[in-house]
Amino acid sequence: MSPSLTERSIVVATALLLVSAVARDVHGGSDSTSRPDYQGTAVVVALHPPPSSLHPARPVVVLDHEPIAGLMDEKMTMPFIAASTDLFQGLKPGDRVEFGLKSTADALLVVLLRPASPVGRRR
Ligand SMILES: [Cu+2]
Repeated sequence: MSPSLTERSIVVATALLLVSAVARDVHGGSDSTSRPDYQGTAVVVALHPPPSSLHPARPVVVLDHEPIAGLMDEKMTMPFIAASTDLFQGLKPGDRVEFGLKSTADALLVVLLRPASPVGRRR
């Protein structure tokens, strides 16, 4: 048990506490993830559970998204940090999805990601 190792652990733990405190303030409530700030449709380009080349600790989804009302006027391919890898469940590249974004202090966070229903679309 070297003192320097202990000190480092305390610094890391403190940093994590600060991050979660900030996240809680921004979210402002327990149901925060259920109400996205923005919604859109996209095709999944890639799913990156952590750690990945795109982020060391958080899940990242690359989406080829349609214009997002109130946020982005253009269709584009870009990465988003996802709130949880649970959102990746059952999805694969090429899938058309509906997604929801939450604007947080450190990320435009994907809080909702589900297959877009092709059923019910009439020709
Ligand atoms: Cu975009």
